[in-house]
Amino acid sequence: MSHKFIRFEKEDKKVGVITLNRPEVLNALGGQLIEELGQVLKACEEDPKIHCMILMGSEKAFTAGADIKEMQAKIYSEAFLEDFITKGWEKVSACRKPIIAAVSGYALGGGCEIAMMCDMIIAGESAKFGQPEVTIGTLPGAGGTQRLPRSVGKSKAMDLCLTGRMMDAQEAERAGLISRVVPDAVLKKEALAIAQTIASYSLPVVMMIKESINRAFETPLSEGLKFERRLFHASFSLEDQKEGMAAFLEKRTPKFKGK
Ligand code: DAK
Repeated sequence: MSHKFIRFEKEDKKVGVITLNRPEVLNALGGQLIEELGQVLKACEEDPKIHCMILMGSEKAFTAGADIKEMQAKIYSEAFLEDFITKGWEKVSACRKPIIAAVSGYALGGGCEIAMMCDMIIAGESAKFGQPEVTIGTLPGAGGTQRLPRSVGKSKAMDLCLTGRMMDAQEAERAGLISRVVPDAVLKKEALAIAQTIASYSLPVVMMIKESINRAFETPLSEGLKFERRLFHASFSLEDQKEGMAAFLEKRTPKFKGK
């Protein structure tokens, strides 16, 4: 796979590292970059040897959001009829394997939104999150007004979306947007350690956990609990459940086969 704006490495055989690479515009998410991101994620989904992905940018910017140059002259009928920049973006939220966003520098607008589509966000100390669309005459279009309040609550989401200000990594961690803050210098190493831990477990179980947690945002509690219980019972049909529990009882490391 060779792409213009994405670098892809299999750092460990079960972890795919996807790096946004359009430094001259702070990794602005233009149509081609988003299309390439969708292609790489699809390939990761289809590769049984990859269990977990990391999405990262550069030291200065995870991404500064959708490409303002591409959007500026677009008129309503074009945006509506072509369903402007919808397709590629949905690949991130529809991915069934876990994706860790490793953010340093700016994660603004669509950049913050794409990080929120991932399953967890870890950030370097330099990270800055924001939804500055209001400052350029529009509003978030990829979940900023929907996922952000679910993570940080209404008041802070309003604060960020209505003022367009940025919040640093410490504030983002306190607010619950991100799971960990680490020094920038070790961001990739930490993300890899998390990814490798996840990748060492049973892939179907990991995918069930992701699906079940995401269901929490779509259903009332009673339905979510039923959904979780069905998957919990289903896990008893896996060889990995037999192996995991046998390994515990025999005081040894389990050997998961992904079935
Ligand atoms: N688009 C295009 N170019 C960008 C850019 C962006 N978002 N952000 C930065 N650049 C370019 C700059 O124009 C500059 O290019 P040159 O002038 O060198 O040609 C270069 O990157 C370096 O930027 P700066 O010179 O501005 O660098 P600074 O360090 O001074 O400032 C900054 C960094 C991040 C504070 C600043 O660049 C900035 O404010 N950038 C814009 C941030 C922003 O407003 N982002 C939100 C964009 S709207 C949807 C999906 C997604 C979206 C909507 C719908 N659907 C699925 C329907 C998302 C919308 C957005 O993200």
